[in-house]
Amino acid sequence: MKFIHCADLHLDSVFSLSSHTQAKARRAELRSDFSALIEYAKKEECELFIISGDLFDDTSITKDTSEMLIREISSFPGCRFVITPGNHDPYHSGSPYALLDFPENVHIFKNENIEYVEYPEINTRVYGYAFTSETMIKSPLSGFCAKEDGMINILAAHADLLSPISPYCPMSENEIKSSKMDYVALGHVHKASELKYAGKTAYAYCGCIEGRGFDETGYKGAFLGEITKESLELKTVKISKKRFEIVKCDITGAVSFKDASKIISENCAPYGSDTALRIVLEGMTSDEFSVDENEVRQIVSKPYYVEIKDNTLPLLDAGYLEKDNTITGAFYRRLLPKIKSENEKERENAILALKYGLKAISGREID
Ligand SMILES: [Mn+2]
Repeated sequence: MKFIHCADLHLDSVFSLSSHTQAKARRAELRSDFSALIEYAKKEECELFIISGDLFDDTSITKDTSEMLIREISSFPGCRFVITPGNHDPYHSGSPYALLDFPENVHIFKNENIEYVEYPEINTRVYGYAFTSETMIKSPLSGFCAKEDGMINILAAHADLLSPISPYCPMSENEIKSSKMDYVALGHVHKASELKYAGKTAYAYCGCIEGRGFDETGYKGAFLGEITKESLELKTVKISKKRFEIVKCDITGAVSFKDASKIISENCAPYGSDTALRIVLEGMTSDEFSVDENEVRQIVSKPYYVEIKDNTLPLLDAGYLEKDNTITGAFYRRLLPKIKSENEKERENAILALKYGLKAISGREID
């Protein structure tokens, strides 16, 4: 039996960092991701389409989204759609799940307890449950076991396997193992996982369908699964048209921007027009070194968006500061513990303070 496992589409996301027009375009892109996945499922002749929560970013949706959803699902009547509402789109009387008129081939779980829908014609039973508010403290899988009658048992679950005290339905490997499911199709964690096993039960996170920021890097998509009672194969299907990436450039030794430009352009070469790129500059540079966004843009011109984080330390020629007994040395030694801090934010602030401070003390201009 062939199926799609997707989750975390977050349709109608706000995209608050973009301009109004950009955000609107990105929302349209998210909708087209769903359409693309439906096209793919048709081509692969999938018999089941699982959406493991967070289909919507919020509990109200736009007309464009509801129309697209109904249109796309209706265009594929031969497939069975199963939806488990997540923490972003919990089921309640005012949610789109209750208000929209979904076609007959859609099953939406409505309760926090595990229930199931049976499809004898494909020898498959899909279990699921719903978030009914933004949090869910207890795992409904605790003590639950699937029927053992030869049917394929799949659990569609929006759950958090990463923390036992998560407010977003904490679930454990042990619960998955004891559930005797054939596959647990997980949603909630936006980074896709490998196919894993707890006992004989397979489980995986498919990740979100489109990255929405630098905390969601890489191409995104869904899984195409092929399952029997004895076997399961998962294939990653790339759906996102754009991606976020972070590239680090160690430019130790740079005195001027020209010294750094070769490394920057080499490291950024793999990223094309589909990429929003964050360039992180690292290493020890001369105190003279400074970076200008326009200069970077001239050598990294392909990505549709580029931002620069300058984490370099202006200490290339600062060995003397350790023992320097002027105010410069004292300033440096005072900042040093923070420059070496484990805390990233504290480190970044200390580096900035050092850069500004060294310039100020030597009477140079601060940009
Ligand atoms: Mn999500």
